Amino acid sequence: MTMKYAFPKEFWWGSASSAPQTEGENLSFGKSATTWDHWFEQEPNRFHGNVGPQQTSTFYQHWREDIALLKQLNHNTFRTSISWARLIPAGRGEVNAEAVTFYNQVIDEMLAQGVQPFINLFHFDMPMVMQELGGWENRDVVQAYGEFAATCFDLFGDRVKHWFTFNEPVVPVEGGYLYDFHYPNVVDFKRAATVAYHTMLAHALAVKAYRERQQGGEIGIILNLTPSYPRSQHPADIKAANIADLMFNRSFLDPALRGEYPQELVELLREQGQLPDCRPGDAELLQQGVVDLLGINYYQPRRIQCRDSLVNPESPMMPEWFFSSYEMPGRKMNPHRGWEIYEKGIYDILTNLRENYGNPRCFISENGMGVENELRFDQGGQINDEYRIDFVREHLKWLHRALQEGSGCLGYHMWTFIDCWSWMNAYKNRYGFVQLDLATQKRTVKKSGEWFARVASHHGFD
Ligand code: BGP
Repeated sequence: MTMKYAFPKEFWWGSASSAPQTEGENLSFGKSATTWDHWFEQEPNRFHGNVGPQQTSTFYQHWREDIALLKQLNHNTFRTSISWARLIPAGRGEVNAEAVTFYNQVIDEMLAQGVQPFINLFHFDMPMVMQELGGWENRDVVQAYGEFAATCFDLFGDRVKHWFTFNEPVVPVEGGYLYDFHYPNVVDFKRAATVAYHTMLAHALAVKAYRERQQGGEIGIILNLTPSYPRSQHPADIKAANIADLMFNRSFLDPALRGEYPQELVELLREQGQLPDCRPGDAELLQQGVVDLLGINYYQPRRIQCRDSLVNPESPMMPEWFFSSYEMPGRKMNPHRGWEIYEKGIYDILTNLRENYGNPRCFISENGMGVENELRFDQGGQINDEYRIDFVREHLKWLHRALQEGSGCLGYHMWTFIDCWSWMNAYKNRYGFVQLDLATQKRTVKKSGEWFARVASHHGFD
C-alpha cells in the first residue's frame, strides 16, 4: 500500500546539532574559549537563567549512548559541527590530539551505526583568540579559518562525505554587528557588511581547499532562508520586501549558488557608503565558492511593509531604514520563541530555488519548534509533544508537494536531536526529539521522536 505522503527511499531523515550547544567540557580537554565563554564571563545576566556555554549537554562524555539513540530513532544522517577552538586551540597551528581522538570516535561510531555524518565547520563559535584579532573583520582570520577547514578535511575527509562551511552565516552578522545578541555587540552597518563579505571569502577558501583534495564527497553551506512576504501588492510594500530579501537572504544565497552578489544589493550599499573593502582576486575566489549542496534552515517567514515614518538621521544605519516588519493579523505563532509558524514557507523556498536558482541539490537542514516548560506535557514519564508532531507533519506535507513538483530537496533534518543549550535563551525553550533532564543528564525519547522514527522507517506517513 502506498502512503499518502511517500518520500524517496534514499531521503535523508535526521536531525541537527552543533558542537558549542552540545559538547560541554568547554574549557577542558585542551579546548580554548570561544566568544561565548568570554561574553558569558563578562555578562552572565544576558543569558537565560544565567546558564552559560559551559553547561551544555555532555555529548563529550555521552557520545556513544547518544549515537545509539540516533540509531534508535532511525536516523540515516545527522549533522553536528567540529569546534575550531577545540581542534586548534590557538586558532592557528598546533592540532589538539584529544580533539582528534574525540571527533574520530564520534565519526567512526556514527558510521558503524549506519548514520552518515554531516559535518559543519562553524556554528557561531569564533575562538576568542581569533576574535581578539578582530574576528571576521580581519582577513588574517579568514586565512586561519581556511587552514582550519583544510585540517578538518585532511583528518576526517576520508570518512566524512558531506561538509558544510558555515551554519547561518547571517546570524553572527545580525547578532554581533547590528542587533546586539552576539558578541562583540557592535552596532555598525559597514562593519556588519564587512563581516558578511569576509565570511563568504572564508567559505570560498574552504570550498576551494576541499575540491583540491578530491575526497569524493560534497561541500555546501547552511543558510537560514526567511521568505520575505510583502504586506500587500502596493509597489512600496513590494519594494520594501525585496530589500529585506536582498539583505537577509540573497546576501548569502547568491554568492553560494551563483558565485556573485546581486547587483541591486551592491548598488544599495554603494549608495549608502556601506560597501566593504573589495580587493583584486576576491571576485574570482567567490566564484569558486559555488556549493555542491545547500542546507536550508527554515523556522519563520519575514513579513514586510514599507516604512511609514522617517528615519532619525542620527540613528546608526540599519536594514530597517528600508522597511518595517509587518504583523499579519491572524498569523499562527509559537509564543515561546516569538516566531510565526507558516508551513507553506518551506514550499515557497524550494519553489524559488527551483525556478530561479537552477534547482540545486539541497535539503532542509533545520526546522523545529522551541517550547518552554515542556514538563507540563509529561505523561507517565514521557513528554507528549503532539504540537511538535503537528509542526513537523505540516511542514513535511509542503515539502512533499515541492518534491512532486520537481524540487531537488534530498532530506529533512530536525532542530534538534536532544534538547540543547540555545545561546542567550540557554535551556528556556526545548527543541529536541529527546528530552534532557538537566540535573541528571538523563535522555528520554519524546513522543515526537517515536513518531519521527516511524516516519523515517516507513519513508513517509499517511
Ligand atoms: C538556529 C541555529 C541553532 C538553534 C536554532 C534555534 O538559528 O542554527 O543553533 O539554536 O536556531 O534557535 P534558538 O536557539 O535561538 O531558539
